Amino acid sequence: MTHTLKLLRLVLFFSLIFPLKLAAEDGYRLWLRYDLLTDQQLLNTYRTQIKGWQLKGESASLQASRQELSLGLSGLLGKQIAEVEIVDDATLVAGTVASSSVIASLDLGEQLSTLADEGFLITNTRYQDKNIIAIAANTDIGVLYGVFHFLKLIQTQHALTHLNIQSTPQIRHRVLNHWDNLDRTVERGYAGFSIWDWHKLPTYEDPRYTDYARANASIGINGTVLTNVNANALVLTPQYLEKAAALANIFRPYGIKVYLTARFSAPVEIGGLQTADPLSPEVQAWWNSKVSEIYEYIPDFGGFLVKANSEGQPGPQNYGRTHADGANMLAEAVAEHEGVVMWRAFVYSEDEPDDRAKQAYNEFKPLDGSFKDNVLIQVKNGAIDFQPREPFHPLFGAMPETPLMMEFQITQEYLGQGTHLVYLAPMYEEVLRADTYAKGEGSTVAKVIDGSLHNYNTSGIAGVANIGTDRNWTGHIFGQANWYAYGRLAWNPQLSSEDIAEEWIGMTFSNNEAAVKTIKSMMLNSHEALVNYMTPLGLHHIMGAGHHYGPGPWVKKMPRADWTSVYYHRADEKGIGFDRSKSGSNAVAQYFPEVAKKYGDPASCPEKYLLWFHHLDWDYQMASGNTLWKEIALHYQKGVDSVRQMQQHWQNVEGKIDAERFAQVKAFLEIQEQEAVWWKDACLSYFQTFSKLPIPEGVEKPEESLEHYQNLSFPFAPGIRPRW
Ligand code: GCV
Repeated sequence: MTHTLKLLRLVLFFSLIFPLKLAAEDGYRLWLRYDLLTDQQLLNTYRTQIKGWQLKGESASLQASRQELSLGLSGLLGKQIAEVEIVDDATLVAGTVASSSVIASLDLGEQLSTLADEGFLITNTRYQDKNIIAIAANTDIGVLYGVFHFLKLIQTQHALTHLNIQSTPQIRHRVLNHWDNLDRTVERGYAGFSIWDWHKLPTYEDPRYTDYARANASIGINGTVLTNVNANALVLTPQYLEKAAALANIFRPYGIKVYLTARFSAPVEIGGLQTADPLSPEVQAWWNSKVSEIYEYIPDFGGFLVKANSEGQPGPQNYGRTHADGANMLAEAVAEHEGVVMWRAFVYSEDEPDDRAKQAYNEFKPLDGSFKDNVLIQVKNGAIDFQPREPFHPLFGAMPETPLMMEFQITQEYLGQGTHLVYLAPMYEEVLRADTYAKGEGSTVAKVIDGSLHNYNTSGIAGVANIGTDRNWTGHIFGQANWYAYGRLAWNPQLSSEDIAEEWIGMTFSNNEAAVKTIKSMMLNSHEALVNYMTPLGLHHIMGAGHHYGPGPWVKKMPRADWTSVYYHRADEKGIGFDRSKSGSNAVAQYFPEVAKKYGDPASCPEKYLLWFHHLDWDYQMASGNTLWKEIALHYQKGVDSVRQMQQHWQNVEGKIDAERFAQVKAFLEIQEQEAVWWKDACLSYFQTFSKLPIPEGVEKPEESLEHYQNLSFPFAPGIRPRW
């Protein structure tokens, strides 16, 4: 027998004996790992508190709930915790008033009335003199959400006594945006190819689609835009609609609606019309009939997401019309089906010489109040483009008559792509908690997007997905945390990134106190670490061109100035930074006066945004007493040091989690360390050509010459289609 054959046999033998173990730790199960609890005492306690469970009803969502409960409870607590017919002491009962006579008989009316369509409650209560736990909701999907929450309680080892949980999502549309192309490449995707296998759909329904739906439902995501905002009109043709419908059928029981991106020029490209002018009756008729056709395939189709007149995408302005004209035409078409239009505000003109950061506001603010009721304007968290750190977008709070949605990026285009451990929840939190002052103090971005500040008629949030065909879904195991955190914050934007991290670690890795503490501190410091080694003190958009991988502060030859780095950092002999104060582009004036005042003066501007708003001399005195140059250099070094610290911390986790995921993260941390050093060295070497100052003490000297960094090339950088 050859050596390879022997090895194969050995692998086969072990995979038969330990099938779960082998399959378990490759990351596929995400946070829905339902392994038997190893803490015997806790297990015994839970087994006395839940002796059986009951979930009646046959709707698809209730069946999905039953499957999940069965999988979860038998996995976590053992097979003896089974479905029961008779409700006894320590039975868990889940359902709605309509699906469960037990739930109907409980006096929950008042509590249920506050839960709306998707909320749930979990409570210890009495039923016919028995102590039971009830999961109740007004709808079947609410039951499913409650089931996932209950399983999480066990996964994170919560007490099951004195339960009185009521949870309702704060935001109506909680969607993922896939930037997936029809050829299965993923724009800015770092986890393989698109999971939508258009070639095999609709006949082959990859089980991964169901697991995708489970994962999303477990965190309350209720919509998915299947296709890239840089859209291909072909997805609106029957061939593709049939396939999209198959996905919608799989997702429906999990409360997830399918949306598609609408290419504005579709009436010309696939409709044979001469124009896509939104005011043309034949164009309107074309969209109306296209929409009716879509609803025949997908009766609960969510609606359209549109990128128009942005980065070369067609739009209403091609015909001299406004964004409102374009959005309203589509909104009219989907309105009778209760669909919505998510219209992106990510626009900046090719001819506009004004500061790019100001353009979306300039274009959209005057349109406030002119959109139809079922239009939401989707605004990126910051005014440039998902940079490692951006101050909140000035549009938040500025359009009281128009529901504004948040668009976060979960995929790490500018944040270390596929290999850097960066927990994004603190960044999301920073934006959500920022005060717009739109209606005085306390007018946070979270209140704008959950609709409460301006009483919007609807609300929404979108996250650009980081999901791909990689076995572990997101490439980096910690990328899963960002998907998870996005969903949790979409459900409740007031949650803290720390609490979310704790939940995720407990479900994904371990509840071992020391391990949780270590991993949590790594996660919570990781975003700041990245900002320090990439773009400290408000620097932004200084990455390599095209693939956006690695440092490229020297980038200056691009088809348009606002795609270069020099446009943003403006380094010169005197200093560095983009002056957006009164003396510069005056972008600060787009904020409400309290914010404008704070950001507009370097003395009061938070240092984290300093060079976003101000061009300052190299010898500008920072609060620390250091000069600006020294402070920049120290921040870069601090970023590197933090990654090295993460490496040490991760070492402490060895043996406390499985070897497979430990090894992947360890290897990726090595890449992250090398790249943090690379960012520091490349940026400091380059900026030094302007400051003409030595690398300060305490900062490691660059390893190579500036020319070396400038000459590097990255033929393998993923995420955007190679340009031949
Ligand atoms: C989908 C940035 C990205 C593009 C992306 C665009 C957008 O410019 O680099 O890949 O295109 O944002 O959000 O539309």
